[in-house]
Amino acid sequence: MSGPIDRRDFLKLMGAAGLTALGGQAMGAEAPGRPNIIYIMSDDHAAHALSCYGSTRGHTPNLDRLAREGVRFTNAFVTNALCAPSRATLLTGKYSHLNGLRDNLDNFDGSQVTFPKLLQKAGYTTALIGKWHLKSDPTGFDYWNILPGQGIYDNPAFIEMGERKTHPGYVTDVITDFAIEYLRERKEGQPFCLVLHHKATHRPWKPDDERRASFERKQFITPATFDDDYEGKASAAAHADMRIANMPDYVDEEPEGLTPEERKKWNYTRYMRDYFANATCLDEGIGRVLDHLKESGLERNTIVIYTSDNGFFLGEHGWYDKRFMYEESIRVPLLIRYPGETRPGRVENRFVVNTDFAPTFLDYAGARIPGDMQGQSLRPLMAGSAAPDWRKSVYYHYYEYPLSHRVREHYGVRTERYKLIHYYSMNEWELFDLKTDPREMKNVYSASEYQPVVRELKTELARLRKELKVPDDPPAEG
Ligand SMILES: [Ca+2]
Repeated sequence: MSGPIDRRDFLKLMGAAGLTALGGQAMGAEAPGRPNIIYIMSDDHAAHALSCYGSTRGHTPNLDRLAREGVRFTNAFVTNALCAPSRATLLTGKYSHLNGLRDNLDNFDGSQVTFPKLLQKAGYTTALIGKWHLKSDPTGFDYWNILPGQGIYDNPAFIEMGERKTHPGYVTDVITDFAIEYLRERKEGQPFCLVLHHKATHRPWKPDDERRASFERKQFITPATFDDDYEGKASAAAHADMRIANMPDYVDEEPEGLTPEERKKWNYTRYMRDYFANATCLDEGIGRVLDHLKESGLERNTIVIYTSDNGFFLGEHGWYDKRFMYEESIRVPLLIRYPGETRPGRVENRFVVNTDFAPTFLDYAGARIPGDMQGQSLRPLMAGSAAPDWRKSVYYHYYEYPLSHRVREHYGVRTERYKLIHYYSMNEWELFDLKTDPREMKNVYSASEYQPVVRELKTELARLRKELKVPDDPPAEG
């Protein structure tokens, strides 16, 4: 064979068994054993908002289908629960302190090494569609079509390879249309990586008219921690400005004469209706992409990843938003399907963090993983293989204070059973025993029986900070 190989023809000729026997590297850039990659990331879609993660408030039949056909990760965390930092970590495989993007105000330095650039070098064609939010123009993508900044829900503007255009319609539908168009029209004969970033379910959680109507009368149970009074927690919890009781979003629509408790419940119901209607549209859009992959024959050799840039409080602790190192905020949904390499419906409990994505993609592409990327390839976990040295603890670090929502800077370590958090600018600590207190309502940092645990976790925290090359703390405020 000479010249570029048409991958679809080649697939037909060889059949799946023949492809596996060939191995990943034998054919160079056009090696048929190398999978396509579609990385779908939503914005603020909490793991506990998906029915496959046990949600009874939201129903996500299409994402549930991905879970049934792939691997569902139950302990996937982000390293900094905020929009732009999460995206920078995805691209670089590095924590915020090394990729230089600590909060939503920072600019991303697009000259640094990122996985899309390395995939290009390895012979992939790369594309980015949807939310970007990193201020500087995308680098490492052969094609990009992005929302400016946060973007808007209705009739959104996009910047396509530097050119701004407005598109009629609802943003989730528009992004989905762009993705399917890309899959249809991309140049064949080359493996591709499509990074598909949805705006949904970001505030203001605006659903399209059809879904809004279908959620108009829906009622939602309130979470067990809805009335958390923050007693015993570090002062950061009470100081934060993200309480549903005071949310400004629906002030113009609120009925008059409500008591504070009634107002909180009214806001919560309104917020849940918008959030879950919005998430329903997101789920349907992802279903359309999955349908296209099946119909087009791309399904078999394409890895599909679904995750979110961070978790979200859906009324837990009386809050909306994210940022805190508490479970609802740092935990993200993670579903990965790769027919042939994953056993359908498997559940994986080992700790995954968002630095792992870049090494994983490079591993599947047969490209070298740079030594300074801080994550690990998920490939052994995908296959359900033993990985004796796999991480048993996760380091987290949040920086953006006071904007927005006044959540104090903090870092911490989460192990299987415990979570230790240090609000370093105030030198306050929290320790939660997730076995006896999974909802993180009782700070046991000062309890005498937990002092051996505090010492052990402080040692582990120091070890992680050294390993991850975290700079020393700035001095605490006086
Ligand atoms: Ca986000």
